[in-house]
Amino acid sequence: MSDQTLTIALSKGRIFKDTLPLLAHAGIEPVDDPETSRKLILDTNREDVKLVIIRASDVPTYVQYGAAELGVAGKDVLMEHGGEGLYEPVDLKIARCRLMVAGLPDAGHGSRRMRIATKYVNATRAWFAAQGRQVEIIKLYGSMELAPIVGLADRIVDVVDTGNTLKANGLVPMDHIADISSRLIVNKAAMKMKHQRIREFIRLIEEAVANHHPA
Ligand code: PRT
Ligand code: MG
Repeated sequence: MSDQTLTIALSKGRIFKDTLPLLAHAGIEPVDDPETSRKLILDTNREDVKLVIIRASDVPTYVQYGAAELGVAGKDVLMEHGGEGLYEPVDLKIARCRLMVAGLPDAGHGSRRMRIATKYVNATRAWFAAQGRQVEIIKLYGSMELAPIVGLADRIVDVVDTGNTLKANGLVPMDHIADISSRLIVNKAAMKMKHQRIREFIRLIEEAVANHHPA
């Protein structure tokens, strides 16, 4: 990466869609549409700003290692990653949802340990440990809602927005672990090396968020 360039990592779908107006306020507009382009690096109207389009759960890793100076990631993904090497200066208040425990109504688990299926293994372990509850965690990569139905697990931990997906699968929300929104993240070393540049970008993004959510 050239000294002048800022690379911003983000995922397509809801995060990209909701980040666009914030970037526009900072004078940044992508040249290609990630939903139709196969490019993984998108040029913008600014010669010195690139967007890299990656899996949501990979965004903190790219920024941690400085492959991108900046990124946009859900708090769920950041809790799971652990946040090493990152600053998290702005709550963008986009892609909001809740991290929840859910399961089939009135399903017991007998005397054995409760089994929890999730892609959020670290966040789930930490939350149950803080509750003093001993659980067995089963790592999945998607479609968590299926696990209780087929008897793979007693409960799931997943993000919930409308709750329609839970309901459609006969599950009910049980415990609320955290409110989730997406955050601007910054590589710690880049924050030192490109201080002026990144401070100004953060200021514009904060202004955009404030305009969207007047106090
Ligand atoms: O798809 P991929 O495996 O690459 O990653 P991802 O699923 O994490 O990416 P993406 O783009 O789907 O989500 C990015 C971020 O959006 C997440 O990390 C969350 O911070 C946030 N977010 C907000 C959500 C939702 N709302 C949401 N509803 N992420 C996922 N969902 C799922 C939910 O788990 C359920 O299965 O969407 C489904 C519908 O939700 P309901 O409750 O409205 O039915
Ligand atoms: Mg998804």
